[in-house]
Amino acid sequence: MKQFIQDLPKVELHLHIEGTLEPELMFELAARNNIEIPFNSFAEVKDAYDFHNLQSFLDIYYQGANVLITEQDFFDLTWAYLLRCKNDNVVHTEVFFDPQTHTDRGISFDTVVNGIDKALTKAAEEFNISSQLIMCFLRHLDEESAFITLEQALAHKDKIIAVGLDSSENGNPASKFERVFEKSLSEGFLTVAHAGEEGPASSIRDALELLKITRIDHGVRCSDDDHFVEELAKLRTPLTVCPLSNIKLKVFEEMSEHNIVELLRKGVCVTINSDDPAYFGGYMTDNFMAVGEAHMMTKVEIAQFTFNAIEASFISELEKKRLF
Ligand code: ES4
Ligand code: ZN
Repeated sequence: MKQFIQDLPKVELHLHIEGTLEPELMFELAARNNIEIPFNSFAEVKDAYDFHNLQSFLDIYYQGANVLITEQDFFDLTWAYLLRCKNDNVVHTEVFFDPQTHTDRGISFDTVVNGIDKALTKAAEEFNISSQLIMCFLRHLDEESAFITLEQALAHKDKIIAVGLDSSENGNPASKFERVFEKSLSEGFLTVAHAGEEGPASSIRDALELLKITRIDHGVRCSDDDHFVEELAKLRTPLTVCPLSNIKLKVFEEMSEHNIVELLRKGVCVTINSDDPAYFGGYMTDNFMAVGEAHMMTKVEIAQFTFNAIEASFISELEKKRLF
């Protein structure tokens, strides 16, 4: 099974580029940019990555991003992730970035997007890995900040396919971003949103109805409502599920209790993704392996995760035919 999963072509749809910052690169960039970090060794970093919920992770994740300063830093970060993609046979990836995490520290939007984009372009040329870029609004910040961020993105429409919504779900309802998503849609961006990670099934419904999203990031708590699961299956609404993330952040106690295989068998368009792999213990192959080891599945079922991801991706129909 290990070899089958390793060789399987994969499509990643839920990956925060800031979440690919491995401790080695964090130390390297801290030294390069003269930034203080609160860790003295890799062991101290690993000890700190012991999360009990989403917020305890986010606090450390935003702190880690402080070492990213120059366009070269964003390039190096993205390139390191793309080398992992090559290794895991990821043939297409749709990458999230959080501009506000950087612009709030005085780093320009252009520095961030250009560094990431240059690495994505190079990977297309050298590794034949295709990609899209998705700009996320931080839901713990206010609507005005999201509107300013959208304004900054307009000059980069050629590089950004969609907007998303991430960070703390509880206490920050989708309704707070209804107007900024409406404006994003009118500017031609597609929309996605994190929902139903820690929040209830109703939070997923809100994201679908108020933000007109094309797919749901996480969405695993849809299982609290059987009727809703049937609806999602019927409509083939995609869920970008992140198995190792869900275990690390205690959304499920153990992988054997994860509902992804049950949802797959009910006909929901579930996909496997790595979320913040440097923090959660693994990239795409690791996530597939973790699910495959905890659940009895046929090869056809495992491959269905890739077929679902192709279906859910923002690759054009023409391009899908060419690629697959
Ligand atoms: C995230 Cl796992 C998760 N959930 C919500 N927001 C995020 N940003 C980065 N990782
Ligand atoms: Zn995420």
